[in-house]
Amino acid sequence: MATVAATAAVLVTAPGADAAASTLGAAAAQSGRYFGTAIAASKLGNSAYTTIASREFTMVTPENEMKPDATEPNQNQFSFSAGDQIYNWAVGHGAKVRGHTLAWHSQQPGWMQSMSGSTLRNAMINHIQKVMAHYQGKFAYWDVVNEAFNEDGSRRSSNLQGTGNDWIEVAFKTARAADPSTKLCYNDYNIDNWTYAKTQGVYNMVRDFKSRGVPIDCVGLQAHFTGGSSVPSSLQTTISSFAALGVDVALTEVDVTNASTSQYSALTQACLNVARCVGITVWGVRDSDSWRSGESPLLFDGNGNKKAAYNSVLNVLNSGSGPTTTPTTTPTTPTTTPTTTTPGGGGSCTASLSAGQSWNDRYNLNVSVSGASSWTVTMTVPSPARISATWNVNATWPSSQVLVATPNGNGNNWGVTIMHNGNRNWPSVSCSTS
Ligand code: 9MR
Repeated sequence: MATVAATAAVLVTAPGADAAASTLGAAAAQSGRYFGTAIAASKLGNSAYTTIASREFTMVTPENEMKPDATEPNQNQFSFSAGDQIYNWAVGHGAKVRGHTLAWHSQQPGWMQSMSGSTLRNAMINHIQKVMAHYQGKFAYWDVVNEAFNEDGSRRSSNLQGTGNDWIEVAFKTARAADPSTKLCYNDYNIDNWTYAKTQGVYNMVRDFKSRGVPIDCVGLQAHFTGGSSVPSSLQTTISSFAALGVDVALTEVDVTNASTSQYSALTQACLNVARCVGITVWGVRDSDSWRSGESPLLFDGNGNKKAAYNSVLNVLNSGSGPTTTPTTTPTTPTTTPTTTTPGGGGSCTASLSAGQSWNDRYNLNVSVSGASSWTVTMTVPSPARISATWNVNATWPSSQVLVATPNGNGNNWGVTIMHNGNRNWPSVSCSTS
């Protein structure tokens, strides 16, 4: 490998640029993302709670108030008061709302728990239609279906699953018709590790839905790194692999045992590194608000003080892609991002990215493809970045942000130059075989 003359990394502040953002929401907004929290209606009267929540967060997920047991306590009698309270509070403080959740095996009202077959299928459809009609046009995202898979990647058995394997796609089709303005998400836990069977089960469902035109716009990785789990090293691969299917990806219910700073930094960086990772939501404001308060897993302590993990997240958000500081003329430390493997008819392939040289306005990435010798790599750069050049590959350009690359007969190592235009997040990339 060629030796590059050592050059000190220089950080310059662009003239007139703003200082680093001082809240999570503002820091995330620098790269067009949100930073959210779960909110409990019962705590909206607590000013210590609302002071932090309104200052820091730009997306709100109702922790329990929009679940089926809350919104339809008796069949076809709907109750929206607690959900509306959260919605009104959120928009009153400039935050968007993620609805949570329409179809779930858990937290069903008693009348639904005892239903089955076509009666339950129809009740699910009616529930989705009525709840979405109430909030029509108001939400950024809706978790349409929650936690429908087993750890081994098969479907979880439940009364909903018992109505037929197509219940999930029926839920999504019903949701699209009920509110075409809202992005429709599948949400689950333990789908953060790319090699885990459950992740693959959900991935295959989303891929199947996209290939058949079943409406789905987003996948939520709950990212509960509590109760014995921790951030897997493949998290970014998982995010970019889902994103490569053409869906938004979000970390939707983040908490981390004892708020490990390294794990909070890693999960934040993994999201920032994928253009289509649209935001991060933590599952509560203060440790005392957490469903696992014994693990102190959140960013504020019970007295509302910022914890060390808060600063790590803020620092990563501020350094991720903000317009304020620009690394100059030096090769960045070569970091390798393992990326997507998409099994195709001709076997599977993997495309990995590593940093090349970078300049004020642009940077190079080296791409290495392994697995099959006949491959197609699709690369999508985050707006407003643009791909400006390639080497050692045949490339077509469906748009200035999307590149489709195939071998040029000269091996499997090639590269791209990207004009970052202020967004230094690396592109998402997927590899397929034919
Ligand atoms: O945080 C929620 C807690 O207050 C409820 O008692 C619990 C009941 O199931 O649900 C918790 O939120 C869950 C979320 O809705 C879905 N993913 C797992 C979350 C933690 O259990």
